[in-house]
Amino acid sequence: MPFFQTPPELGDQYAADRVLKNYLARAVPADVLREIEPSLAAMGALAGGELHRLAMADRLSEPKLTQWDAWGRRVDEIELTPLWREAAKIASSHGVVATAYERKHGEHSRIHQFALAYLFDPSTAVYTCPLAMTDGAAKTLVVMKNKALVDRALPRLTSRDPAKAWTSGQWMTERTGGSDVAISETVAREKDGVWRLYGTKWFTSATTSQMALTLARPEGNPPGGSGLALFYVELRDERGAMNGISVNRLKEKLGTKQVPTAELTLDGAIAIPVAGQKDGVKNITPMLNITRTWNSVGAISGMARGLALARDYAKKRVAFGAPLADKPLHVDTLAALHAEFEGAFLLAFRGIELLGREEAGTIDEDEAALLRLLTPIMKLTTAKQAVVVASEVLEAFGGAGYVEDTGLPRILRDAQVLPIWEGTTNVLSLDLLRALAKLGSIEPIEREVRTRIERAGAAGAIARPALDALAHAKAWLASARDGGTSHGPGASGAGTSALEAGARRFALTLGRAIELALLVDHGAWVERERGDRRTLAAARRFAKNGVDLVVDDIDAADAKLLVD
Ligand code: UCC
Repeated sequence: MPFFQTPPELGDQYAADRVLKNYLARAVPADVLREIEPSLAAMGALAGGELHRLAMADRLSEPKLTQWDAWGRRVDEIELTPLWREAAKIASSHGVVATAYERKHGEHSRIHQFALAYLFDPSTAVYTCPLAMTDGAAKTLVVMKNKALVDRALPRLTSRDPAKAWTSGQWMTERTGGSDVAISETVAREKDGVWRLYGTKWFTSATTSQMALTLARPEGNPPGGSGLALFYVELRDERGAMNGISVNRLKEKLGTKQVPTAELTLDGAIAIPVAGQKDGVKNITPMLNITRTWNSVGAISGMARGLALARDYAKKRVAFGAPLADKPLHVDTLAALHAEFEGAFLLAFRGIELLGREEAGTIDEDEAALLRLLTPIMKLTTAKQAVVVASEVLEAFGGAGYVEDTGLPRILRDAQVLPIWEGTTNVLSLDLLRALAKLGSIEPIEREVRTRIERAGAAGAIARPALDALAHAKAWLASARDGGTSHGPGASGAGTSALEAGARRFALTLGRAIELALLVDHGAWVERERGDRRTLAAARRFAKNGVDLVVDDIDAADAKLLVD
């Protein structure tokens, strides 16, 4: 008799997701939940059914760039894959961006929107990339209060009509690099009131968008981020001709294969300043904070999908006389991963709650400070967790996890971009330090961790490692800022270099401490209100996975020795 393995299956992704459902039961008032649930159920059915089947069938498609037509004209047409064309229609008609701007449910609208995005993302080969940038552009135009641009673009960026909906690009990365944006080389020249851009954009994601926000330096402006200005660009004119933009090539990437990522030359592209002629880096930060939130949602949705597949497979795959689900080591492995996922889920949605409150005008000053700190923390922490979980999920399938037509390797490839784009782990760790210095205190984080643990009552004891890690991180920060003590970080190099060298360990420790605090708080509620003990089990396991990554006695000279 031939030997076959039973493939994993997906059901309705909303019905099957008790983590999401338990969270919504708590975070959203019952009447709001009743109203939004049909939209989540519809998205869950699509994501586990039709869209998932299309994603599997269209696994090998990639976008195609045609630079010239048959008659020698430069056209620079990018053809999207069938999956992406379908995903675009679903995204707009289901309001995956629009929900946030319609704001039907006040401060809960962002939770609704990102719950939709979370369900949608893993069956779309990262169609959430253009959606993230579209949301970021809409937000930036609103925050910058550019009425003319809001009037022109917002109805399109937030349309539920697939025939009218626009997406936006976010063109920030140049050949000079993607992190140090302030050294961008694109120049803006004004003549007779019309601005034109000249330069090269080295990574532009989803370049089939109708518009983009980008940075350029108005001629005569000083160097640095404040000398750049934020510009609005439409890619084509009314006749469909490119607006002084040529697409040099599409990138060949490790993953996000269906995302058309291009290298562009801007040679006189007509552009409109969004908010004056300086402070471009600062003015584009609303966009960065939105796309970083989307990144966190991409991280948790990828983990959720990988674990759903691994759990289903573990029930079916028999080895050494029993299903993997009955093998203690396999169970132990998946349990550790699940705890990481559930902590990451709560962290991402905590940021989303605050974002919703900010936009609805119900946020207070302390929460606004927390949101500023949480955004880099949640992006960098969840992205790292997503890569670890994706790698382990593949291993949980043995050789099948390494075989392309199972669809599994894509999960790892697409996770690997999460710590890179939208600010690498290191860049965001340094952003966190700068934000802390500007706010002058780590108290918003401390308060968040303590309040959550107190609210958990007796279960709060599980989160002792979070309090210890937080105390350690605080002591390290004070010591590193002072240039260190003989036992502290400064021992390995004075002042800023010790602070910088330890920034990633510090940021990840805060991320993990907050995740554990959120797990005990939510876990205690879920057990009390819904009789479900699994989130507290996740908290106990998360605590054992480890929280504190801060190290005091790192020797900078050793590090240099090892790297030179
Ligand atoms: O990667 C890309 C691909 C797009 C695809 C997205 C899809 C994601 C969703 C996926 C779903 C699955 S586009 C490129 C991404 N590039 C970046 O993210 C840039 C990374 N680099 C940084 O973030 C750096 O920290 C810089 C560029 C912001 C540093 O530049 P500067 O010039 O050194 O800037 P400063 O001095 O740190 O900040 C300038 C001002 C300051 O305010 P003032 O002047 O009042 O003191 C900062 O406090 O901006 C403020 N600021 C911020 N404010 C800086 N960052 C922020 C922030 N995040 N929020 C609020």
